[in-house]
Amino acid sequence: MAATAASAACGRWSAPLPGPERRCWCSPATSSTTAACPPALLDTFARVLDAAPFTTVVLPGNHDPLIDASPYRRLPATDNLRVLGLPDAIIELPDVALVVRGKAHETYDDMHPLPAPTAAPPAKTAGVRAVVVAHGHYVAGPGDLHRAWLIRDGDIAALGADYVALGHWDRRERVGAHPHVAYYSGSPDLAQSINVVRMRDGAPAAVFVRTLIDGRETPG
Ligand SMILES: [Mn+2]
Repeated sequence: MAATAASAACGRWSAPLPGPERRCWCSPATSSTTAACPPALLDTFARVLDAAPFTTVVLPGNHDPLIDASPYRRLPATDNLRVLGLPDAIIELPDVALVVRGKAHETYDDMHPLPAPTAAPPAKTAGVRAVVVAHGHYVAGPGDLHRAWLIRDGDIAALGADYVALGHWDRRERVGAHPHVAYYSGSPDLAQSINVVRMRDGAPAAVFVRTLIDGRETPG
């Protein structure tokens, strides 16, 4: 089965294109969720994503960590919307042949934002692809070392993931050393695009940038 994973740095989703492929939406952050998030908004957020024809996996970031008052903890129960860290840091999605891992921010403080490389990923079965979702700052050079939630080339390589979906930067950019496939998809509101990641057996993850018009994915 061919599977696609869309990733974005912000919570808006767009309707998928018609077609035979199954999708999973991996979001490394919502934009600015707060503990004061009203119940009606939480209900709408959950209902809209639960009704989408794909599973959504959200990773709490530094603006919306899994503190005790986190709105994620007040979301209504859904089948189709999953939050990394509530409770699992590994989510298996057999219907799209994906395993999604991610380390949720649990406080506003600095931390290492990637799953521990010593934590063995689930045993790889044929055709199952590994996605890691992370929220942090990629270290492009010594000038980045004063920042928080650092992600280094070696960290990405150690993950052994087929695709690393990154959030924190609002711009769209590929990072890390080849052959590892790691992207900031950018905020859909600012980048005006999302990344659609196509996984096919025997080939590296292929990333397609899809332009958004009025918040919706364009055909083509
Ligand atoms: Mn952030």
